[in-house]
Amino acid sequence: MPMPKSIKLFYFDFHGGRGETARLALSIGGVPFADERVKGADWPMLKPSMPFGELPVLEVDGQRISQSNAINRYVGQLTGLYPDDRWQAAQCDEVCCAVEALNDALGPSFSLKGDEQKRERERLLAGSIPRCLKGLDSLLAQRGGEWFASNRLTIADLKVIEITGMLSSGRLDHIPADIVERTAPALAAHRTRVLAHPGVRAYYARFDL
Ligand SMILES: N[C@@H](CCC(=O)N[C@@H](CS)C(=O)NCC(=O)O)C(=O)O
Repeated sequence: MPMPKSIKLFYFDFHGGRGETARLALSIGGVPFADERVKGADWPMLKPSMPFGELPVLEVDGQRISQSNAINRYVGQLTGLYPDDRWQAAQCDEVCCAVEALNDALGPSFSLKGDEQKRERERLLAGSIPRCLKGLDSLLAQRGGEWFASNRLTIADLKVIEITGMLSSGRLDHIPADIVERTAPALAAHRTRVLAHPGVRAYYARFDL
């Protein structure tokens, strides 16, 4: 696959979220890119210029593409973190889509306040959250218990730690920080495994965390 001349990744200025998988994959693969971290104050001005008015957006040799899973597949192919085998690739996609479904379910709760947010998050805790975590837990077990596809680190693993990290961060009101550990302990162990990967460690070592 030809290497582009220039890659820019636009995403918000925090660790995690839908843009983090591509940041990690590009760094692990040693592919140079401009990590365009958009500040909240600059977003309203930038939003109309982005496809669907959302981030992440990847700009490759001047052309833009949106949708985290499309971006992740592309950078996964550039960096060797997406399987060549079609079946393993489908397994990788399955995991990324399952995580994205939970991201979509959680999304609206971020703009709610007080009791309304509490009710919505309790509804998620009784449905989408355990359904996703248990589904992923079972896929991981079927695939040998360590990695989600190809028996090695792929973008699927990087995408899963986005969501398990967010859910166990303790920063989401009404979502207990032990939800992953309690619902799907193998996913908590998976997160520890992925964070211990030398490429992932090297990426986070660059920041003052
Ligand atoms: N389906 C899109 C969803 C993108 C999305 O919802 N992005 C959020 C941040 S994670 C966003 O841009 N929010 C700001 C806004 O909508 O103004 C994807 O997978 O990339």
